[in-house]
Amino acid sequence: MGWTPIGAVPRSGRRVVEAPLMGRTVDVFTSYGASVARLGFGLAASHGRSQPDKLLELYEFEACPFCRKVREALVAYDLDAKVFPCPQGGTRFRPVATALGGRAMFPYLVDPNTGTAMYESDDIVRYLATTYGDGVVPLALRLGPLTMVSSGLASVARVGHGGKARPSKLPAEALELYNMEGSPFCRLVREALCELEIPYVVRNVGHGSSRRAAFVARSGKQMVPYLVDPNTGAAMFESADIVAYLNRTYGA
Ligand SMILES: N[C@@H](CCC(=O)N[C@@H](CS)C(=O)NCC(=O)O)C(=O)O
Repeated sequence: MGWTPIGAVPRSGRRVVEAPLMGRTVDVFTSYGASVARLGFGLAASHGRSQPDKLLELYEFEACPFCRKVREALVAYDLDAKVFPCPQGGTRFRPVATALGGRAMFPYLVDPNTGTAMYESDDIVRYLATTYGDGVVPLALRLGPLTMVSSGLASVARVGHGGKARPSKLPAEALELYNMEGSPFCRLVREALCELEIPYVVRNVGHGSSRRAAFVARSGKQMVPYLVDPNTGAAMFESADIVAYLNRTYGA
């Protein structure tokens, strides 16, 4: 079955719209909306100071506005993390997070370097600022209700995407995603990873990141999202290709 391009006119004379392409256009547009709601924050690594030896561990889900604040902070402080997606209805990491912290509340951060584990997005952001950053909480993350409303609007723009679990297969090893929180294309990939409950190492390469040069050396160009799957040897750019790959490989 071949795809019918948008605007093609079949013999019946009725215009048809090719659903997947249309869906992709809407996805990109609304994902831009999410980035605009946060005024493009989550693109720059301007507050980083030091790197932890062991990866931070973050239990979260994409559609959660509190989780977005923490993900933006990770970019700002130039930090990577192992992400354990905990969407609504998720059975893989939700129970783990609940057992570890005692509550089903997200975000939940575990720092194996200091033995710290905590809830509350504002506390987590402050912890990252003082432990690995320059001590400054960026303005976009300390505007109280304005921060919350705009982060909430980012989720609203994507109408529930990245919020609910879908049946999936668990990969043996965590995937790797080169990412910037403020990129609308990265968001589409994170949503798929979240819904499929696929654990991944998020490698944040915001503008000014100390890891950009190594990333370009590895991938061949400075573009995100870039997904590496150690389970299959796949490595790819292009959000549409990555989402299709994830659905094909891990969707049940
Ligand atoms: N004050 C908390 C609020 C966190 C919160 O309410 N998270 C929601 C998701 S956005 C949650 O965990 N709900 C329970 C659930 O998803 O099961 C913070 O800033 O971290």
